[in-house]
Amino acid sequence: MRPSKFLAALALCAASTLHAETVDRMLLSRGGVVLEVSAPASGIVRIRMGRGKLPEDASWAVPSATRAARLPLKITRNGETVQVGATDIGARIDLRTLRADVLDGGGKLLLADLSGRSALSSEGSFRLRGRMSGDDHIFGLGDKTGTFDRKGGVYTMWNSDTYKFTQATDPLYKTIPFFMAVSDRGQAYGLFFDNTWRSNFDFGKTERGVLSISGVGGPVDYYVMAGPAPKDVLRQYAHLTGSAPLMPQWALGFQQSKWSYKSDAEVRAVAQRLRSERLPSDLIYMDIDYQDRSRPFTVNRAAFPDVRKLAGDLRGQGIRLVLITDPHIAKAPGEGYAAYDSGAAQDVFLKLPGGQYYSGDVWPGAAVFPDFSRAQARRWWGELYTGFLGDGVAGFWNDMNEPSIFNVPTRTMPLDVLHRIESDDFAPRSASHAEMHNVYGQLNSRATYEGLTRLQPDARPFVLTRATYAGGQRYAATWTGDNVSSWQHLKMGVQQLLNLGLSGFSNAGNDVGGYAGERPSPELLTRWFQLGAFMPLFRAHAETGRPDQEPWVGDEPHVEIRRRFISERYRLMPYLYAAAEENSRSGIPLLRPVFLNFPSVLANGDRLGGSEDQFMVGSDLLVAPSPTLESPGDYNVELPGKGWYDYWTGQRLDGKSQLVRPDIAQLPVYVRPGAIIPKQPLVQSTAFVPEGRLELHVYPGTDCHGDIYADDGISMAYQRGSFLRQRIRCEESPSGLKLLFEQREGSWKPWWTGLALYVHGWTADEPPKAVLLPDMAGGAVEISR
Ligand code: NBV
Repeated sequence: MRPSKFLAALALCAASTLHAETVDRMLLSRGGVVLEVSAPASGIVRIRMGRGKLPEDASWAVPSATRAARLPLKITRNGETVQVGATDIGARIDLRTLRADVLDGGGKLLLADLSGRSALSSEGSFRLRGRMSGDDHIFGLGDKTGTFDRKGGVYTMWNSDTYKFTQATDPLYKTIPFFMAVSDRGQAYGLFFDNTWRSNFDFGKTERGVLSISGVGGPVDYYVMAGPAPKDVLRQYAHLTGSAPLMPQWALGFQQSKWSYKSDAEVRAVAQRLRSERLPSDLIYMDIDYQDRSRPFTVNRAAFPDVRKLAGDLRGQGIRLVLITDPHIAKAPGEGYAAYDSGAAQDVFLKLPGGQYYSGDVWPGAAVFPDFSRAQARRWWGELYTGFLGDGVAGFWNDMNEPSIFNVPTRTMPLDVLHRIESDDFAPRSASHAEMHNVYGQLNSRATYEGLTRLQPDARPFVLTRATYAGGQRYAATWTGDNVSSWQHLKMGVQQLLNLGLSGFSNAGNDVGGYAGERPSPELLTRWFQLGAFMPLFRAHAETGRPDQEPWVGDEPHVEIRRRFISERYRLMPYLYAAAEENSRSGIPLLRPVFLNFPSVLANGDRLGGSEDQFMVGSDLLVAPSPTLESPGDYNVELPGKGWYDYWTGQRLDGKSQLVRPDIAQLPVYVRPGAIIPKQPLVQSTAFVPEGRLELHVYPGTDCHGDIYADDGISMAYQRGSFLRQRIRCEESPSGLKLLFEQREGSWKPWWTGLALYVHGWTADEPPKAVLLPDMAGGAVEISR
């Protein structure tokens, strides 16, 4: 340890006292334990700790440039404590124990007494303890079930294939060791523990008020984010682990899937039916049965003679194809199976310590597994998509990547399987599966994403992954895995997706209608379509061997309701797309708990101020399903303020509390006073250009504004300036309304011929009449009542 002008290294026995010194990281050592504090960005501190030396400075979640940035620290020693001040955050370390308090910029304690030396055992395991504040609620950790507020719970990080998971199942498919604590006053901080090994998070279950993070190995390397608002924590987390790239717009369309549509004719019939039933839709998925003997990157030519023709014909109907490609490659030497032969030639498959391939049973029988921790193996994998892309397949689905293995009690590969890391700023080295298990799915989806980007640099990739690790949002969208057709899952699914959104994964959905279990009742299926229409990814999917559950199944009144909700999603596409684009820049998710937009609701206390039962889509729409979906009686919706509007009628509502009489044909949706919601004429696919005007629905109120975002929806041209972004504001006056169109950014020429403005709430009983305006690239207009 060599003190430089950028590094403060304090050995305890040193007699010198350190006075206010500016450095960019601080190292302390005591009793053989070394601790480092740095600040990679304003409002964020990073603490690393190790026995004898610091852990390797490398990460699958936080890119090296982000870690390498270090803001100046101001260090003051005060007796046996050192105070480290960074921008908008600070830490106080006890020099004897290396215990740490993390403080916000104003010196307020966020997390107290985080263990120092005592956290590390001599065998490499650790237990970090800290004191949480009594009124903190805990969110994040991805789509774990349990309770929406994780406080009082204990959770394990170990990616697992959990068919028919329940509220009590843990671990699940993903490892996102990030949480956000939010107090009743709406004050938030976040903690990201960047360790891929099996670990446990205990939020005061074992010891009241004590946070404990423990694990069997890997680095103690964590970041605390100071907020102060919940959205600030999400921005800070996105600064560290990245935000999701903008998906193609068609990924926001309705997606129809099933295990499996088994032939060319069946896929065509599904597409035909979606169109003839006027069910807007953009995607059909092909599950494992399109393959030859379940071998990834092959096609059963008897059932699918011409994928290119199929993809092309469907494209003409505005429907794209997504194909599943699992990571298990059939162990089939000498059989002319290209994926195996090329992988073996390039030595990309995982091996046992003895040097032979690790092989596990999955769909194709004995299979080998790519070592995605090698850049070269990822490159090899990416190239496997050449043929399908050439055929016009639009996106890819990475399933089974926990990785899931059949016929073994652990349901995954042995922990001594060796990965040979050669990637990023990791030192090239062997790593056990114990270290790499939780990041296998993330690296699998990364290989797919990077491959697609290389093969078609100007197309936005669409990858759907089941397993992942923190930061995986940079590569893929996700879904919650094998849920069950039950009312409980419908409700739980919303909370899972809310928590995923609070964990960096906005692009997420669940299997609409439920994947496994009993066939859904018509009511359950209809309700699922209604809620699914407001989820970031809207994909209907179901297990093999079950009765059909496509949206057209059942009586016409049900089909009509589903059609209405799917259609409404397409009408809302400009609003949803603007929110998705915002997510790609800020990390703020599309689907949001009410408290994310209105932190003060938490002070109401009651079911987290409504956040347990209601949710928001973007900043302006509040969706309020019954808190007891299975046996709906009348219920009250508590809105986060006065003057909200009913989305369906446009009427301004009195009071904050709304009584709802449930009706299967309706789902209550409310609009924030002050919202301007862009909508478009109905099209049956995002591939079809709407005709006519862009609708602007104005709901007068304070802080009145809305955003428009548009581009070609599919290419990377938006990154070269070919987009349209515009904020519109409104001001109410006694005589009417003034609309201010801020100057447009970007060069994209939109499809609309003009604007149709609807001002809601002005007439008591009738819907507003459209005020027709030319397209407005800037300027102001006055509308009189
Ligand atoms: O590929 C078949 C299924 C798929 O439909 C489902 O969505 C995945 O979660 N897949 C699991 C494999 C099933 C293994 C029993």
